[in-house]
Amino acid sequence: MLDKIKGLMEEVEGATPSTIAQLEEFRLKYLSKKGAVAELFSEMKQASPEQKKDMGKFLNELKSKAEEKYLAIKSLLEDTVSESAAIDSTLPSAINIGSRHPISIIRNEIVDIFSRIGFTVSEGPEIEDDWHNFSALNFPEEHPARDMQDTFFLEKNPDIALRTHTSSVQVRVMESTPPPIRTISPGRVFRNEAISARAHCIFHQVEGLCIDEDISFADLKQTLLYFSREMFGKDTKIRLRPSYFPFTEPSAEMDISCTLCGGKGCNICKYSGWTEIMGCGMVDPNVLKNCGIDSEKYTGFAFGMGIERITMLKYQINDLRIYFENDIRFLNQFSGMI
Ligand code: 2U9
Repeated sequence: MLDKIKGLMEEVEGATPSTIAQLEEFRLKYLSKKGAVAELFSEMKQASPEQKKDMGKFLNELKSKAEEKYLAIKSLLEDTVSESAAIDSTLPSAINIGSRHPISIIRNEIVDIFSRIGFTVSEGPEIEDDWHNFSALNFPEEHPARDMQDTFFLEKNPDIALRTHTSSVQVRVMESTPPPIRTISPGRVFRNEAISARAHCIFHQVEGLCIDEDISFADLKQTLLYFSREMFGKDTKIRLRPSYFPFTEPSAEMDISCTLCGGKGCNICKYSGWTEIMGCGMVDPNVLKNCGIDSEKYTGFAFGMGIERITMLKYQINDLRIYFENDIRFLNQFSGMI
């Protein structure tokens, strides 16, 4: 009888039930009322008191071993079953896929509008050297943008800074591509400004550049009128006011008729009927020369706008900071938009 118990012990130790059905088979074979352990306990009744002592000890060990194994494998199989039940691959997808950020939506729309009239997209580094960010663009040595107060310079090398505009990308395009050039450069820019409802130290721009023989101010005007109507509706009017930038001559600021009141006057346009959306001008011949382009043969126009500003007007957003907070209640309003 002791040999029988030893044999069963080896069997129990070697058993590896790996499914619920196999585990039930194991339970029936060793632990049920008619199983091997119960059968041996009833056989033990006929044994002498001395035999009973040894048999009892070994039988209890066998019973404990079988129970332990049964319970351990049972809990393992139950965990696996509940995990696979949680993932029902036959159900239709219920995953919330999120939405595009409004800045990305408007960036894509601007890129799309200009690509329809032959503008390509150029990208470049966010960390720039003085030449591409300032000197090539005609910034005088004493210009305030070159000040530590206005630009994030690298502490160890004042020749390197975070770009303050994406015009630096267009300097690179001009240096490497002979005209005709027709390109826009969307991207992040950085200015050392206090954060408020109207300003942020990181924002997004799209700058445009068109260089060829005989490019005139009329081409600039017509391109910007086309853009404004595509972006804000076919009845949109534009007006240009003289301005100054180091890299364009002549320079202008462009207003569109108010997107809310259409020009009648409201609190968005401060009752003027107009809102400013970008700066523009004819590329200064010095800038063309700095970038290796023959300024006797070629002329060009350029423009620049802040994507945050365009997005504010499109969606009537009145505080810049909301773009950076990633509040899900704000972002969810743009779901399904491309
Ligand atoms: C090259 C030469 C000239 C790009 C231009 C502006 C005018 C302008 C601002 C609008 C709001 C930047 O985001 S903002 O602060 N931009 O007013 N940008 S002309 O002129 C260039 C670009 C590249 C080589």
